[in-house]
Amino acid sequence: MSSRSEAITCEFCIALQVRVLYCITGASSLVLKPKTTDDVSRIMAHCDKRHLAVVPQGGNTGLVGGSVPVFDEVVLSTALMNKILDLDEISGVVTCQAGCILETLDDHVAERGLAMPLDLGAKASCHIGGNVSTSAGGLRLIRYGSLHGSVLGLEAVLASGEVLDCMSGMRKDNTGYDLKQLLIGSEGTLGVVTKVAILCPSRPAAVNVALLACNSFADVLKTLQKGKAMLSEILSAFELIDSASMMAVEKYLHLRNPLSSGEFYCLIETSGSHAGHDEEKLTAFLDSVMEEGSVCDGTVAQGITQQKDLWALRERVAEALLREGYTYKYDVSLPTRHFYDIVVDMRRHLAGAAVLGCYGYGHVGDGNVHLNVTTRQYDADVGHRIEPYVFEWVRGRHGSISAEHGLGFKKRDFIHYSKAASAVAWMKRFKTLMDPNGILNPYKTLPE
Ligand code: FAD
Ligand code: 2HG
Ligand code: ZN
Repeated sequence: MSSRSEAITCEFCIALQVRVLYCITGASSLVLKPKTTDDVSRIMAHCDKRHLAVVPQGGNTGLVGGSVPVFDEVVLSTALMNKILDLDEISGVVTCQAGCILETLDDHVAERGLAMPLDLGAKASCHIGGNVSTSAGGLRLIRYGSLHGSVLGLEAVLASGEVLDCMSGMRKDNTGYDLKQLLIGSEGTLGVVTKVAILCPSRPAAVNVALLACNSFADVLKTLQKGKAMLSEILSAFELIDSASMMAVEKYLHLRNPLSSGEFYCLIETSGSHAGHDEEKLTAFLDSVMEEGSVCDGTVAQGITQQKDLWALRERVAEALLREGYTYKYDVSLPTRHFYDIVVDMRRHLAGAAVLGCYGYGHVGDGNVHLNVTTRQYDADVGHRIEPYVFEWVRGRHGSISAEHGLGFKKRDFIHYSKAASAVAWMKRFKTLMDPNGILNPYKTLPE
């Protein structure tokens, strides 16, 4: 175990940029880096006894300030809990400590023909424990579903130091309440996740990536519907980049958009087991959408390098916007037909405000849009114009005000826009039951 005064610093530059530019700063004089579940248990028992607040921290890539010590909380980092414990090649279950980096896990399971069921732009930094604790969605949720389905087993240390053992490698286990589900997405407020068992799909033998341009959002919807129907079981990603976001990655990151025109860009990925079959399906789909006119231009990557280049156009939008100035970030779920209306409406709503840009991109295949608004620097007036307007707008469409990033410190006071009072009251009861002294990640997720 080591202790250093580095609570708000980070090894990973993306997370650092996020920290600085989103003004989510905190302070702590103590970072603990346990290596084992027993270490975590002893730390928690000690802190509980002395009523010391603790912030669990993984890769520190979260976007809502959940891993940041707000006052002087002790930071409990999983950086040294990075052991891969087991890989069952037949069932495809990998078991590991919470501090394993997502990309490292993916590389490891790849050697046995498997893939991690989630992928996100922060994969080189985020920890699997952080992913589970935020219930991270990412780029392939359309194909492999959420972590509520892929996590088969979980071990967590509760505030008292008690170890909650929900480890299992079974896909089917209907023995009593599924307690691990409560920990998934609880953002470090109910327990410190120390171990997980995750179901990994077979690594696809054939992958295709296409970038398609559409002239309207109505055309994007037609393309999505057709993609789901014609690519069905091989469709592994359907992502959207609007033209403003595309221009941002070109301008700030000097990436090249291979298409010459389009209001919207769809990044489509197929993953299957037979290259010939997949190409046949993709070609039939592309012919169909071009013929009916919903796609005006398109390209299919030739080889892995081009695939990575196309993916970078989508994965690096958030990074590009950081270069523009301060970014107000909203991560919302909406009925897919309203996916882009929020961006159009926000541009109208912010007319005349000191705003540099209003951007819409994200996981259109899952109805999860990332609305980002940029200003030269943080501007409270702009903030007040956006909030709570944006949350009211989402509630009016029965959406979610946090689709995949969680509530953390930044969004916790808005939980009522997406959850009924009775649900919030029960969350508070669970919190009190599991953490009676309120030491685990206080000021996060639940409102005062
Ligand atoms: P941290 O940021 O360290 O912590 C996040 C929360 O989990 C905090 O509340 C923390 O207290 C808690 N926590 C961390 N570890 C534990 C643990 N072991 N036990 C209990 N609680 C814990 N998110 C998506 O969902 N989809 C995306 O596509 C996506 N893309 C991103 C792209 C970029 C470039 C960046 C910077 C972020 C992106 N994110 C995305 C957000 C972020 O990467 C995810 O939320 C990720 O799951 C956080 O993991 P982490 O290890 O960095 O957790
Ligand atoms: C993504 O999908 C991430 O790129 C980040 O979830 C979104 O920063 C954002 O708004
Ligand atoms: Zn996202």
